[in-house]
Amino acid sequence: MKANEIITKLQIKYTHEPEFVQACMEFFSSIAHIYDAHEEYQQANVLERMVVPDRIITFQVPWINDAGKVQVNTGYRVQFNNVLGPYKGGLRFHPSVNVSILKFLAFEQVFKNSLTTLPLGGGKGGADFDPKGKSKTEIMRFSQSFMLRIWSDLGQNIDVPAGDIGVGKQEIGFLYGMYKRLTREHVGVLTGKGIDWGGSRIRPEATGYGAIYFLERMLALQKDTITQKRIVVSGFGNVAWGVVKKAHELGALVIAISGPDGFIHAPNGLQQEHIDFMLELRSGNLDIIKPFADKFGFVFTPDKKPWSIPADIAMPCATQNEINEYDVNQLIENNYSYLVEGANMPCTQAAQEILKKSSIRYAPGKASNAGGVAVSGLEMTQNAVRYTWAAEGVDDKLRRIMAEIHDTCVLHGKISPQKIDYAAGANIASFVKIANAMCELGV
Ligand code: NDP
Ligand code: 2IT
Repeated sequence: MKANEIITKLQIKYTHEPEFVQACMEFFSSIAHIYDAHEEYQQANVLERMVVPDRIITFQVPWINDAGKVQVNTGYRVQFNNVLGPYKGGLRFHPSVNVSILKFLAFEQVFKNSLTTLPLGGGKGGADFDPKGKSKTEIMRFSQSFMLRIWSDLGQNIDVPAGDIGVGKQEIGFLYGMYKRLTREHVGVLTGKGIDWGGSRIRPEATGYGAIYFLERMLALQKDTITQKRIVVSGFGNVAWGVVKKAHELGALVIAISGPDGFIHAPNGLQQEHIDFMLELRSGNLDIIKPFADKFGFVFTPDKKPWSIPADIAMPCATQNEINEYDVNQLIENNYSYLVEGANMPCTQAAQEILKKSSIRYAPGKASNAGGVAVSGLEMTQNAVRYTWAAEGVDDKLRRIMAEIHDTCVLHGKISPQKIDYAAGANIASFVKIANAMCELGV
């Protein structure tokens, strides 16, 4: 079957999973011609196999709230593809979580992880649990119940979850504590652990740092640097924090940042005290931006996205489909030169199509946000040899990995010396690697 037929079939079969279909369509648009030109891929039916997860585990997560009432959520783990290594990818705790969202995330994770150069398969999981407004003991009881239901499907060489939206060091701690109690093993079955109990240095910063390292490499290709560049960031979470921290350190100016409740404008750029306070707010489970605006006297615009602020670089770091056609047209009108994704699939399909025709240089999340999972892979290595590397060593490896991902995208996505299709480059490089491995391993 040719790629087009497979695509049409998939669109019909999964109309009820729009995010998953969107991620597949974006991927197919770059690789269909390669699939059709390779008889051996068609023989092994790699494309049809690539879009079906190995397994989706769905389970009930009962827990008791502080008022003594029994609550129920639905938990999931999508083990998508383990051809290159153990399933690997984060857990998301957010009320919007459903099968379509987790399938799109797990699908993209397969290709992202292959770009890291590390031996990692792809997966994703989570629950429709909302950590907002929950007490620490409620989050603990929920996380423990989640692990009770899924632990036997995980393993340091089988499936290794980590954090994502709503899951940070605290939740990983509660999940890991329960896993350890059940198995009596202290092993690298989760990443994003605390530094004193098996975590890696730089993992909290890794996604944001990695995105900035990727951006630096894009700029260098155009004989430019990040110094004094004006950056606008969306999202007020872990990834955004890492982006702001590294951008500030390298002399760029983060002049606007948004949270779920609106955005602030900081014309002189966010400074160290602001970055430290961001962390304080987050550790209090308060990822809204209004208290931040109030504390420092920033102009706060409620319920709006930040793209109306003219700048050089846009870095969406909140969630999928946060940038639509209107937003991308605003970026074009405001003369942005780069859009580097920290979040997974933050641009709608229509926004991506406009971007591709524009002069904005665009880095897709599966390449530019791969630093988080890359350092997760390095955490697994440290756990396996029972050692903890110094921050400089991890940071240096992260920088090299991001440079290599960038250069791989250029190699496979070069249109002219000036114009690189990074999305096509990332898709093609990762597709070929996984398709070849699937052929070599047999059906
Ligand atoms: P956090 O939970 O730390 O922060 C996410 C932020 O985005 C919160 O402020 C959250 O607010 C907001 N957000 C979430 N959903 C929505 C929504 N539907 N509309 C508006 N705002 C929203 O998550 P991370 O920083 O870890 O993740 C951010 C993005 O980066 C996600 O796309 C994630 O998949 C991706 N990513 C994360 C990595 C990691 O290692 N953590 C690695 C690579 C990518 P609220 O809860 O109120 O909605
Ligand atoms: O989307 C992602 O790459 C993550 N949430 C991080 C996954 C991981 O295993 O570190």
